[in-house]
Amino acid sequence: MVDRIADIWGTRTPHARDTPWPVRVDQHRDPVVREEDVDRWVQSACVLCSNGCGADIAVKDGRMVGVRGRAVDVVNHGRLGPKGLYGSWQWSRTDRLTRPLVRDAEGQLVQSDWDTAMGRIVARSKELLATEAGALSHGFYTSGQLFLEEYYALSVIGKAGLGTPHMDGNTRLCTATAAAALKENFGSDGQPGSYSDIEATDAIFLFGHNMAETQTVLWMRILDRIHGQDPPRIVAVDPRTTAVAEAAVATGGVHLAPLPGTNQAVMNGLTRELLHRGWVDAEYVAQHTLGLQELQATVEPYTPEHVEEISGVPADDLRRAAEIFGTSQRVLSTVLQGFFQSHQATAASGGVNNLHLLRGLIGRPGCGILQMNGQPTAQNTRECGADGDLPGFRNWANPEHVQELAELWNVDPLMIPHWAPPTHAMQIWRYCEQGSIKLLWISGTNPAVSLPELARIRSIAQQQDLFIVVQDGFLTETAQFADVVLPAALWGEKQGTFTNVNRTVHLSEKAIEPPGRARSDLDIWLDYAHRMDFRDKDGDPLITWTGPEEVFEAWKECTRGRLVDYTGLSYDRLRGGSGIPWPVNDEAPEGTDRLYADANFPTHHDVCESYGHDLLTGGATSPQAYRAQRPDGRAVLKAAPYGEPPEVPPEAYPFAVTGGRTVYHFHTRAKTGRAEQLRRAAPGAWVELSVGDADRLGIGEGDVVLVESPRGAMQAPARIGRGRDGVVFAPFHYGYWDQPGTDGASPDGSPRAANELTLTEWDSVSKQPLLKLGAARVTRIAAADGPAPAPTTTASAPADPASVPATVGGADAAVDEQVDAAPAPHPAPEPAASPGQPGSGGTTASTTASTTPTEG
Ligand SMILES: Nc1nc2c(c(=O)[nH]1)N[C@H]1C(S)=C(S)[C@@H](COP(=O)(O)OP(=O)(O)OC[C@H]3O[C@@H](n4cnc5c(=O)[nH]c(N)nc54)[C@H](O)[C@@H]3O)O[C@H]1N2
Ligand SMILES: Nc1nc2c(c(=O)[nH]1)N[C@H]1C(S)=C(S)[C@@H](COP(=O)(O)OP(=O)(O)OC[C@H]3O[C@@H](n4cnc5c(=O)[nH]c(N)nc54)[C@H](O)[C@@H]3O)O[C@H]1N2
Ligand code: SF4
Ligand SMILES: [Mo]
Repeated sequence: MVDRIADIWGTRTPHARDTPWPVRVDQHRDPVVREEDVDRWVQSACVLCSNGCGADIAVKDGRMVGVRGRAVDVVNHGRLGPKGLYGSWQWSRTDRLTRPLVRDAEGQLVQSDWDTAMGRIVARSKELLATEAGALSHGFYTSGQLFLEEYYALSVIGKAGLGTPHMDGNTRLCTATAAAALKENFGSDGQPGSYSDIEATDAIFLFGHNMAETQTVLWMRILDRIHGQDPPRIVAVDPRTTAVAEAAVATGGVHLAPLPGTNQAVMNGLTRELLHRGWVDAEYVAQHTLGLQELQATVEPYTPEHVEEISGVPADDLRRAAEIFGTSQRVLSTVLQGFFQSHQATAASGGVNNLHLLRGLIGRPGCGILQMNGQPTAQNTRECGADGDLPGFRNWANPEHVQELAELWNVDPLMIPHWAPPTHAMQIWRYCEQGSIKLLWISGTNPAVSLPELARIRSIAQQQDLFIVVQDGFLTETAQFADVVLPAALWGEKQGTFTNVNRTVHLSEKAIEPPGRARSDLDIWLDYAHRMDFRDKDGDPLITWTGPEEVFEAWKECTRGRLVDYTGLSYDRLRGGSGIPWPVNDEAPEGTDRLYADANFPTHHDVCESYGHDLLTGGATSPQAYRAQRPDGRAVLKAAPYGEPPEVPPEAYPFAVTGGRTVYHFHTRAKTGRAEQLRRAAPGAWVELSVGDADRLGIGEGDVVLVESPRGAMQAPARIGRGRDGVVFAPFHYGYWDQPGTDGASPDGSPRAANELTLTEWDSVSKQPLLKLGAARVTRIAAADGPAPAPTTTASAPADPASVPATVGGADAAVDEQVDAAPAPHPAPEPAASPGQPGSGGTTASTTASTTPTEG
């Protein structure tokens, strides 16, 4: 038994390069339930991050009582991380919403029934549709945490039933930049790489990604290579000393710690080094890419010394990182929020794609790019077009793509909003603020804690004229502002599919009944569609589905012939074994481990999901200009100079404030805050300061500090940590639902949410808000009554380890680990050519068919 609070990654199973990752099955149950007393194990996958670990749910007497990893799954080979083990199931019978709530005459939320609640929504909806604004009065703000079928139903309702362009997900805050960068360079969303690249690679670059805490099982996969023969070198690009940064130093790699907001200078410096040192596959670049000259000219001023002036990264460290990228046979890169939520997000993230293209390191084992996802089902929000895209990675600016959808849904193409780009989330909130959106339907997200500049969000949510529907499993901070609250069935209480970072699709079966009268998001939206009586162009009902499997079958048709091809999948195929990575079709019946083995990119103008943008201004490339450059299957190298961030620390606010996550909590803690082991490990908010800054300000461990930005303030005990001087880090997990005496509407006296500080600014291309940026000042306001409640096992470890007791789990945190409990997962599938487009066949060495020796 292993305490997986204290030992986050569990027992090592080291192995050499190009050998399979061993199986280790992790299991955690309610301590009073013996394994033999479990009634049944129900197949699913974990939804507490984008890794999508295959997992079985233990059920006894109609309740979830535990979870174990699935040995046969290609994603996790049986392992689970702390969130999955403790946080995935224990919330299910806590303070759940069990009945719809509506506002009474006094303005109080009171218990109600479905007919009343849906009746109010439908009445308001019809009333607004009859006004001049029509469907433009409706906005939908959804999630990266529902199931594929739910997003697709919502997408069809919004685009073909109502005809509103105002639909996006919290994925805008999360992985909009992943999608944007993939579209800019490769023509379409869709992850080129595979997790199996870890087994084959020589160097792993993590750009703004604290994988050790945010995809713990993927990090276990890397740790098992690091501890085996021929370990890969790690390069970390992060201002904090994370476990990833420590691994970089330990493996002979390098830790680059740029000042927040300066990623693009670092990327331009790395690119320039590759070009100057000749670490380029000239043949690959000539045959399969466009844009080299502009890239060369743009990066030329970024000498290592110039990059040091901008970012604070020592010139020799930059040279060293470039050398590792330039000379390793195989390189795997991952990119996440330190890039996606920072300044010049799309340019810097696309810069990683550029590096791989320059060296032809793509489409072969060990040479993956993972423009990561964060939320478990963010990929599906994007695929289904519930996020400000069109379903099936179609291009809203291509009339033929719109026509395809119109035929599929049997509606007039003019019904489908495509006269302008779909409205992004930050703009949806702006329209609410201005009063043009009057009905905002929020599902599976908690914007009163997770959006930037919370004081502004609260004031928008309180607007008289704005009718808010909140659909959630709990009475969140956001639900406090709703006119109608709908109780949602959550994971384990409903059936559906979802897709992880490396395109692997899992089926999640219903294990137990939802509490009270809670219903699945799909049932709620199908009910709305039914009550609204949406019709197609022949006057027949637009939506006739009654359950998730029917929606999945319809979705398959929507993907036919597209890169994101699901046609070879079915619920039955997803039962019993492992998840399967798309595309899955006649050419690739077993799925596709990695894309672009043939160097044939979906950039042809008929095929591409976007015509691209100017990375500095965000200006869209016209269809004519795009066509004229004749990408026709070639990838596009894109360039942008570094520009100053919108809020550099000015004198009154001398610190750069950034934020992020701890391993033990998921976002606003709806589930993890209700799991005792996780709650104890990180019970409250804190603020991290460097040793030097703390000394200068006379702040000691645990002293309460006030952090103020030009927009708001938060207060929390200080952790004297291991970050760089001039940078303050605050976790964004702590809202107000479990803080006595406060609620989301009026945090009384002690605001502790990091987003009280953040600013309303977004990336010009991806429209992702700059949640990692801002300026702040720090003041000590009270003496410590103990150390800060920050874990010691993570990047928030104290600079002086002896100063704070170590974070441990205790008896109820014991986890059963069975190493090599079962045979290795079945072989990963062979790659297939990227389907659905004409174009160049591969001829260079770098188009070697992709095999996965590691999983054979
Ligand atoms: N434990 C846990 N795991 C999770 C989640 C969770 O809430 N908790 N959420 C999931 C989701 S939705 C997401 S999106 C992912 C996020 O996963 P990550 O992106 O790994 O997590 P973050 O902590 O938000 O940010 C990563 C790092 O960015 C660094 N950073 C900040 N500013 C900059 C900058 O300007 N440049 C660079 N280079 N780095 C910077 C921070 O120091 C931080 O260590 O995690 C997923 N997994
Ligand atoms: N300062 C700062 N802010 C950030 C970030 C940061 O790094 N720094 N990260 C951003 C990122 S990457 C993300 S992803 C967001 C996350 O922000 P949110 O999405 O607001 O965070 P969650 O706490 O995950 O909220 C999800 C809600 O959905 C509910 N839910 C879960 N499953 C279901 C379901 O099946 N149906 C329904 N109807 N509801 C369900 C949960 O109960 C929970 O209340 O925060 C963003 N905000
Ligand atoms: S790595 Fe992510 S998907 Fe896997 S168990 Fe942990 S939280 Fe769940
Ligand atoms: Mo996210």
